Amino acid sequence: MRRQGFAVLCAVVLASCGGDPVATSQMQITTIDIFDFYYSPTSRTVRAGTTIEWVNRGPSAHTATSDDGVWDSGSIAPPSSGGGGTPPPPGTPPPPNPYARGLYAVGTTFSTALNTPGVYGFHCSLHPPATNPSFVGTITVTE
Ligand SMILES: [Cu+2]
Repeated sequence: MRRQGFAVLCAVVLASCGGDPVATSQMQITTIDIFDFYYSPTSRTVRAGTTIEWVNRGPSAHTATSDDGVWDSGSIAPPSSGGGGTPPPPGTPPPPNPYARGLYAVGTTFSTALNTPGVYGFHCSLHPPATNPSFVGTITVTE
């Protein structure tokens, strides 16, 4: 019951604030957008315990897969609308509130918390670096 309440709180925070990062007394969330075929931003530095959320903005299914097997999102579906808007070019700073800005369709998300400091590379297992060398990202987790 208590755990369910926390999950609901997280969902509300996620839906209403989105942005980057969202701080509450309970959790911190950082968002990385996925486009065809790059992550935006490509790198992030966060504090230990931060939840990383990948949002697929389509139009293709992608994954956020740890290079070292720490996590694997599995296939993250594109927006049901097929993806919308013109994606920003690679390297564009993330918008302050991707959920509210309405520029790009929001597809399926995947989240994982990173609690151990280190450098975590990730890629899309459906479009691997061997054929998409710029479709990679890095998360640096600090104390
Ligand atoms: Cu992909």
